[in-house]
Amino acid sequence: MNINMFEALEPSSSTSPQESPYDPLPAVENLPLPPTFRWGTATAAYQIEGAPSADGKGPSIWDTFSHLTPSHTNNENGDVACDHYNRLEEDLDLMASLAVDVYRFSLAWSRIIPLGGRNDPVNEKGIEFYNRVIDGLLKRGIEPVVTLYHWDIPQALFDRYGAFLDTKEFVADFEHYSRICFERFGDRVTKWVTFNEPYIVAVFGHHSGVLAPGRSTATGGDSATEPWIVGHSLILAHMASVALYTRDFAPKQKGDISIVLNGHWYEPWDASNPADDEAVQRRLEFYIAWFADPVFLGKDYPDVMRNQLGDRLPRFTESELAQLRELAPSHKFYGMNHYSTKFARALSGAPPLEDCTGNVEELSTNSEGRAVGPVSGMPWLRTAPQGFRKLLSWIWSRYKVPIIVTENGCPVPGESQMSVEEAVDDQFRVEYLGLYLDAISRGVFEDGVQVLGYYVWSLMDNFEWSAGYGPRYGITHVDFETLVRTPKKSAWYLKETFEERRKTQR
Ligand code: GBH
Repeated sequence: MNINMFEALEPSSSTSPQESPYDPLPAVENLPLPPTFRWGTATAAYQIEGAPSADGKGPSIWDTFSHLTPSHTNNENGDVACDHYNRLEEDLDLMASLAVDVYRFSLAWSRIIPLGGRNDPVNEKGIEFYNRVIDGLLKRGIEPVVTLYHWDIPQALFDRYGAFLDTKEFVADFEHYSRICFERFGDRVTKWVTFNEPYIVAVFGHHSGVLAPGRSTATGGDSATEPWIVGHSLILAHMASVALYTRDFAPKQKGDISIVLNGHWYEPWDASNPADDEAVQRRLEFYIAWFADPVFLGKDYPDVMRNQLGDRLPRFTESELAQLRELAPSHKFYGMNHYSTKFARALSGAPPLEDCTGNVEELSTNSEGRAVGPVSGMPWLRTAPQGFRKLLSWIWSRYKVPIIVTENGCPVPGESQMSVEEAVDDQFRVEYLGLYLDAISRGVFEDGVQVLGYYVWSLMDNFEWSAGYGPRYGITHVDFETLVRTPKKSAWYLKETFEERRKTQR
């Protein structure tokens, strides 16, 4: 597929061959959720803040990547984005009006340490901004959940040593950066996420090159080795940060720290072919267990990965493995980003050197030409709540860690072309969210999965990485000319549905 996976479907294409037949969706049942269940909205710094050099902020790889010529980001960039940096109070009030319990956001490393490194100066103005965010949330009774890294490493670290490609340097700098954050914010923040979606950083940043820093074999990188090195660095940096927090901060601050992993669910392309069933499991292990086995089980990489990749997959030393084992139980939640389901088809023959799927083809229709569900505003994202339910169970049974759904949502078909009046009437999104919440309810009450909370992606329309301002994932519409925010129907739907669903005791 040579379309950009982050690109929105235009209305014309959502009615054309893309629309394959699928089984009709069930109606939303508004099934109950546990009374202690917490809901929130999620964002990431580069996607909303703007103000890329305000108050001493240094450039990140996304400031660089979004200004390349020719553009890799639809001729758009995050220079203004939602201007959240200057509209903080308004956005906090918006969340309060929706009665969210939680706000998940990320810190821009280069606001806090403009050059990024462990011997570089700390920028007090950057600290001040995030203090305002945190205090403003607490004042409104909203819990801050802080992601340390959502894709925007300081450019200076990339220039110095290639960022994640130098494992030792990166681990030391990330550990230092996380220490500064725990010291300065940990008195008020008690839920931390080290990395958002290491898979995407490794593969989309260093294999396809669709995302910053845009590396691949075609652009001077090495897609056969770099993703695995990057993944290894991220796991070791995560462990260093968790070790530090658990030892020096958790006893006083009493918080939790974990990681956010994304992944699709997969159905076999040909349900009668056992090879495709195996492809499903292999694909899930290459996507999710790559990170989750070391982090949550304290184990080496999955055998299927070692067998296929051999020495291109870095090895943990004995003492690293011992530390992984020791720290695995300190993870009190599993951060799960999930959007959709695909079909997995076993490829025959030896996997190409640059394969990072487990030798599996991913398709949006099965061998009978059927899709998993109706397509959203993104070609890869279809409404498939039954796949979500299965993935909740797969994760729970393998890792036995309570799950927080840290991202879920979708753009509406044709939304990028709509007027604000049309966009706020987002029935497609309301139905998607309703069905995915029903799937959580079934996961909890029928399958025995522990799910603690649900954070919708996203609080508001924002800069969607390589697709710029095309795809809109917000429950709030943003007019990118005037920056006016208008909550969509889905925002009020979520407010009301959580009020109702948590009342219904079982
Ligand atoms: C999340 O990434 C990000 O955390 C968030 O910043 C982003 O805005 C949001 O999702 C919406 O994209 O599987 O190759 O067919 C999600 C990463 C990007 C992974 C698209 C799956 C589908 C293309 N996803 N990708 S593919």
